[in-house]
Amino acid sequence: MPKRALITGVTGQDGAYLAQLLLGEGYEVVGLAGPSSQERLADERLAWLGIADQVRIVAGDLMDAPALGRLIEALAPDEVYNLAAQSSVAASWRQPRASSQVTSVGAANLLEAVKLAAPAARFYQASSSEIFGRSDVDAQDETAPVRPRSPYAAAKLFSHWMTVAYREGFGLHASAGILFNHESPLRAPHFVTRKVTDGAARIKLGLAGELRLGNVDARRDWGHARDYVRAMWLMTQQDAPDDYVIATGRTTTVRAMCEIAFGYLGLKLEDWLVIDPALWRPVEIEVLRGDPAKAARQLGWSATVTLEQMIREMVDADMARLAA
Ligand code: NDP
Ligand code: GDR
Repeated sequence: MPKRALITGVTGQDGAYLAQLLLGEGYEVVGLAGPSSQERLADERLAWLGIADQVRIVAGDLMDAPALGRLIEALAPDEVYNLAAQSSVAASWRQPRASSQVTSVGAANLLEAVKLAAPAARFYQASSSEIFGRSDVDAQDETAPVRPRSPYAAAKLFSHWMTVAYREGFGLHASAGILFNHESPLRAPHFVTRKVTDGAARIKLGLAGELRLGNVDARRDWGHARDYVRAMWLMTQQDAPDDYVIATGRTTTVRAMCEIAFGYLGLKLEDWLVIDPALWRPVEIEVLRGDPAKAARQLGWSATVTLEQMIREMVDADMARLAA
């Protein structure tokens, strides 16, 4: 019998890559498509990866606790991956309460449903490096202090600690991956890497005359989503649940990341970049860099794709999309 996995947030970037990985491992994959997927094709990203017809999509909402309970009971999943969230930090500043609900209470609803209906299932929670906030640690590992600096980060910290509480209090096999930024051609265009690769491609093709960005001095630790979903799966395969930082260990400014994309297309960044103060956030995390030593030691995980390789892959994909 193949193992059955439920992925919430399957319509998102990580959901698509995780579905692809699990199918490759012989799983039966069921994906929960969230409320906003009614406004567009739920399987758009799955189709891009060529796996849309292999994933069973069910419509649902993490805020609908009774329906979640019924779903978990009916599916009896072996593994549950909670990737659903309102995942934009910038948007969480515009709609703090609404956007933090699904990220916090939604995760609690799912943990409760798993506890009641599938307590032996292995559970993965998508925690975030945003919980570290303005850190005085050079490279954040699992023991670094947490100082969330946005409604999104506060909500993610709640769901992180709920995961720990259900593990310790109810004995669930519940792990949390504290993932640093990870990107891909499937990244939504409102995140900075994809905004940059799409913007550079548009400029190259004569479809745009500038790229407007906010704080280009912010530094992030960027990896490839395909690598990061492998870490999620490795966590659920361990005998004991735990928390892991997943990162590359390298931090780069937004400006330097832009230079990679523009340089690849033979464009000079300074000819096209416009700094727009309206795109700054009320407060910023200036620098994040993760220390993935524990994941390397215990999971045998490390990043395999460099920032340069990933940005070039994203630029190529955006050039192809726009040319089509
Ligand atoms: P995406 O925004 O691409 O995907 C999140 C998905 O959550 C969306 O497709 C959305 O589905 C779904 N969703 C939103 N609200 C609900 C709801 N009420 N009920 C059910 N589903 C809902 O995020 P990523 O794939 O990039 O990230 C996956 C997870 O990992 C998120 O939790 C994110 O916060 C977290 N994370 C991401 C990092 C990154 O760098 N990518 C780093 C650290 C953590 P729909 O559109 O169908 O409604
Ligand atoms: P982040 O990703 O907030 O780190 O959250 P994002 O790509 O939005 O921002 C990264 C950095 O770039 C700066 N920036 C801009 N960002 C956007 N989106 N648009 C701009 O025009 C722009 N100009 C500069 C930002 O200020 C920031 O410093 C992502 C999400 O995937 C979260 O869900 C996840 O938890 C974290 O990564 C880890």
